[in-house]
Amino acid sequence: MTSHNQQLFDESQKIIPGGVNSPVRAFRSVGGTPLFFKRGKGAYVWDADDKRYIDYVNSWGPMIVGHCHPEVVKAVQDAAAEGLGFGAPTAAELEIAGLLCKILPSLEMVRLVSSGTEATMTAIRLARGFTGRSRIIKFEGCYHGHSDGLLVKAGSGALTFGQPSSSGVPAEIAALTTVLDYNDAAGLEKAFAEFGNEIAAVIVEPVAGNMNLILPKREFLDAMRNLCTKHGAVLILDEVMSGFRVGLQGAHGHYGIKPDLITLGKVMGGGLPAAAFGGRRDIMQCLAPLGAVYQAGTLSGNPVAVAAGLATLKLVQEPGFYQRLTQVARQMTEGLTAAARKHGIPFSAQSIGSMFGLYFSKEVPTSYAEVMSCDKEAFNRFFHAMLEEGVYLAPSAFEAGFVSAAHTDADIAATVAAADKIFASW
Ligand code: KE4
Repeated sequence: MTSHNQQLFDESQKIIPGGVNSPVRAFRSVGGTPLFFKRGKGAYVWDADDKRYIDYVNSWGPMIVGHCHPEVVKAVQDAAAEGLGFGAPTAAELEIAGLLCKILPSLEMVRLVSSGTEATMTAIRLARGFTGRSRIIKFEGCYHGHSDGLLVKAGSGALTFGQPSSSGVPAEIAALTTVLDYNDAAGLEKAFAEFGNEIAAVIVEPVAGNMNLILPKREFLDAMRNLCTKHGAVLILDEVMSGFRVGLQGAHGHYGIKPDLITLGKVMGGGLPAAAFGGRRDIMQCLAPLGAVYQAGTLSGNPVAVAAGLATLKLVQEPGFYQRLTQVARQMTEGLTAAARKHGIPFSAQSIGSMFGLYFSKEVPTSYAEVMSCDKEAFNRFFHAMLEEGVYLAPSAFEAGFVSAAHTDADIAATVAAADKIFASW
């Protein structure tokens, strides 16, 4: 009997390209039929065939307090009862802007948008308007959303298609983007030596999560900050994923690096479309209606999305929140590593805050090239075997994983036991 997932997928493919509304959901990288979810609660999601999974995707990051947290759902219901959108300022937007600036001291001013793509696209335009320069630097394997200039050797879904640059991006636009190697401080120094005064911005995931999880080297971050300061380039830290995931102050708080602009998303919307960018006042004041850099959005600051974000950001500030998440993520990576070692499987794992990376390689990778040399087929086999065991990992070897405040020690133990059973059969 055809599964309901399969039926939905067959029908969806007739009218939605690839049957999905975002490519990475299509399971193209891992193979098989994508899951259609119908319900989430805490650490769990249920697919169209009513099968339950322990969820380590968390909607790609937002569900840090777990699915359908009662306080978040109530906040959304209360806000929706007052109005679904006005296209005008609301007090809630001031409240979340104030909260973001309080939590992240690098935010002197902030503007709300509806997606991470909007946030990074605008941050780039702002940096170009502020500096009067056009060139930007990004790093191979980092993904910053799908605006033209950033879809050059991108990570995440773009990696799974093996087409590092997207078609439809004019060569003239891609030519303004210089792509360097993540964690290569020497390469960055060389680029700035060659054309430092042409560079409008460097944009980076300060903890990379779109080529699997790759941690930054200290000298890489320091070189970036110092070179941007020296040459008057804007340092944009894209914390859409790492923000509120590495810790309350994101990767930049964890590593102590001061950005000129930060982009945020995911967790700050609690699963609804709310994102933001912000930073130095002198740069942000270039934005319309104050300045000449235009940006706009019908749904920016939507009151229902902001309510979900405010409720989530309130919960993540509870004492011990991140200590517990860090400990749960570490329990998971250590448990999986021990299980693989017991059965002689070449495997490694690491975590930072509530994010983790799993690698079918003996050593934890520190660069895009090392990630690409991991055994992708082994990951794909593991992914599907874990699905069978009721564990939902990201459907790609090029994504970080996430734990939430709802994951219990029993969930982690069940996940490790599932992996042990799978590895024993390899
Ligand atoms: P969105 O436009 O998808 O809200 O955000 C783009 C973005 C920007 N910056 C970083 C660091 C990101 O990770 C993302 C989006 N992340 C992917 C998952 N790796 C979203 C999932 C998807 O594309 O469906």
